[in-house]
Amino acid sequence: MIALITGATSGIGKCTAELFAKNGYDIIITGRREERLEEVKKNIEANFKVKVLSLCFDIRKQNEVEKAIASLPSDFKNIDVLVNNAGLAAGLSAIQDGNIDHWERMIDTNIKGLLYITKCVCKTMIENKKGHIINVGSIAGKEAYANGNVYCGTKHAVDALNKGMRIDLLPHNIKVSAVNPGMVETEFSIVRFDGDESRAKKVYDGFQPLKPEDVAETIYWMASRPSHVNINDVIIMPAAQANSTTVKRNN
Ligand code: NDP
Ligand code: 8X3
Repeated sequence: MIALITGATSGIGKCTAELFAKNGYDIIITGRREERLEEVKKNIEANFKVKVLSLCFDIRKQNEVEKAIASLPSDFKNIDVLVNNAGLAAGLSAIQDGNIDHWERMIDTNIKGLLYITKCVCKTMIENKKGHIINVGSIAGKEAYANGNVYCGTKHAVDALNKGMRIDLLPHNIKVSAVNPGMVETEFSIVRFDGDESRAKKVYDGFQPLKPEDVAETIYWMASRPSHVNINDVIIMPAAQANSTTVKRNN
């Protein structure tokens, strides 16, 4: 079995790649940071008896995505599970103060990047008459919160695409699922706040956020259901978080 996980250089994607490898999958990992990709690859190869292929590209660039998928050697072509995880939030500000570059980064990565790779990978899944696409959405795709406008918009788009893909790919025997997490402590907030680590840390102050492993376990659970079962959609939250904005903090 082969799993391709986008955005596997850190956080949820990295843990998901490791967990699928632990369960015997050969793994394709993607991301822009080549050194990180090599580190993840080495670590998986050292710990599990599986093959790992790393593909370094920017998912916002359609030609890079197509080239990378076209370059897959024959023993990695027949992808069984695609985890659409690569994504980011950039900034947190009212719509009238929004930074257009931030908006474009989020739209190009979270929506267009996800579409580019899905189109390439599902071609072979359709030929093989099997496959499973697991989209990483967010609680931000179920609710909007103050200043989250465009990030929430991109994740609402993932929610709609998840439903649409499931309909279109049903005749081809391809399952489509989504996991929608609340707050997970990864590099997400560091990226959102342009490398400001102390601001990022405050997001998780006074409560226990999800760990990337928690989300990885949910993704693997979805992928390992019997063939007649599909998990359409999961919302996974820290126990201390009721919705996007209601968090029980100890401070
Ligand atoms: P991280 O920042 O830790 O990981 C994001 C991953 O996405 C990295 O591997 C990064 O790789 C990759 N990525 C980002 N932009 C690009 C790009 N242009 N091309 C290729 N790869 C890219 O964050 P998380 O693990 O938290 O995020 C993973 C997913 O989970 C995202 O879709 C996020 O929206 C979602 N999510 C996160 C939550 C959280 O609270 N952390 C909650 C709900 C959903 P590289 O930089 O090497 O390119
Ligand atoms: C990430 C979770 O609450 O920061 O998708 O939007 S949140």
